[in-house]
Amino acid sequence: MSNSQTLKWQSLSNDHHLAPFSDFKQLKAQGPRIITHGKGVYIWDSEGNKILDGMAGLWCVAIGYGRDELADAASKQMKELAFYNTFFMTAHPPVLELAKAIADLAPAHMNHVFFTGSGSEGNDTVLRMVRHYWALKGKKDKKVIIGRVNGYHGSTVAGASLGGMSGMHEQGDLPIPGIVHIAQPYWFGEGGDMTPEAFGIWAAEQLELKILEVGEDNVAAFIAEPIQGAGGVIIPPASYWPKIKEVLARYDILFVADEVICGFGRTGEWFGSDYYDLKPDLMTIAKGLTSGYIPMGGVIVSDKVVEVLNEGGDFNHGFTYSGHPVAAAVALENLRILREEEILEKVRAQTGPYLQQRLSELSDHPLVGEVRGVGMLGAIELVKDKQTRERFKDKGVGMICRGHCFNNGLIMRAVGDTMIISPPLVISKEEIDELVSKARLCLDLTLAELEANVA
Ligand code: PXG
Repeated sequence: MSNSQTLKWQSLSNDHHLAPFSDFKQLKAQGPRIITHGKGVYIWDSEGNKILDGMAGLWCVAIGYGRDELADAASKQMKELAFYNTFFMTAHPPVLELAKAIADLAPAHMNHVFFTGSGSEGNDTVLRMVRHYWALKGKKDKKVIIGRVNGYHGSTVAGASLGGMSGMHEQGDLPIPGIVHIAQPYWFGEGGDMTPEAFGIWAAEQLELKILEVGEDNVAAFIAEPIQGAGGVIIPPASYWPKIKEVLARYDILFVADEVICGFGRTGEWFGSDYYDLKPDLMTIAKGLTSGYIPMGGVIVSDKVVEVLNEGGDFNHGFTYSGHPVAAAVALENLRILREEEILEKVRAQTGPYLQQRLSELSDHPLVGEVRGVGMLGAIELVKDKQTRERFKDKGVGMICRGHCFNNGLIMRAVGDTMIISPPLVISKEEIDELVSKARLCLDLTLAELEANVA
């Protein structure tokens, strides 16, 4: 039985809150879990449960919860200049200093940033910017953007259209015209009898086939996450990105890396594009930029694109909160902490390899078909048959496992029957041990529940 304060908050939810990506009726019946505070890698709910947050909020809280420095940076900036816009020939110190700090971290050929309030707004910006770029080059027909099935690029009309989530496309008549999708490089789920290598080549060849089908003169850009996050931490076979690079080099189209999840250290490098040695023309950013302490997103733009935009007159696009001074001050402090505490170095050399080694030990579990990961990203595939990769049919095994995790003090997400983790980058070895032993316990409980249901 929940305490009275929890019940009060849950009734506020029932009466007034429409939550994102939720079945409203189910949410009303069950009531949301109320998260009240956080420290380091832990969050607490209103029932007093301490929970290890294996998802860093929602792929966000890189430096962990409860860092006073970020609160102080926000407070100081609010007192100094709480808001001013960056439209119409004005700017303020935090936005300029942040643009420089990001340019210093980005690949050498990318030196400018267009700020937004979120990752979705970043990808809306991408759509308008790449079409504007080609129009300025006298190629108005180069408008089509190629995305990938099961890619995630946000929830605005452009974001959801660029993404390849069928459940999102079904609502609101999406995708909008001018956006097409190719297969994802998801070997475990879709590779059939092919080796991962051969499947990676096949998936990359789909890009070339699509460019030829649409016509190079009509294609503006290809957008992809270096590692798909919301789709299920899909790590492409080693053959995939090199082959995609070959294809991109043959055609005159722009490449957009959506770094909303991979950016700012998740792979142990500053960007997923560094990890895979990609050379994007644009990179979308959000989440880890501020560790989620305050909303902020943006697009990092290469010199090649900026040179063309510079000659194009007004770019009629922007948001009230583009480059918000408080968000910029918080982001600057977050980046300072990531740099000065050498958090990426630790992920790369110590905690990332340790997490991957400990997670891989779960491969011996009867339910586990594959464990994969990079840096502070991991996925565990739940299957009926380890050898054939056959899934359980309609059992909702992922959700069963997720329920056990919730009840045992671990946040681990389920994407279908793929369990995923993306903990704060500051997670220690001891906390990784706790995460993995809780994950194993929950796998055991899931298996026991499945067996009990069969009996
Ligand atoms: N691109 C990527 C790669 C993302 O992961 C966005 C864009 C959109 O960012 P905003 O800030 O507009 O939400 C995201 C967001 C999930 C989940 O189910 C993931 C996201 C958002 C909501 C749910 O894992 N990622």
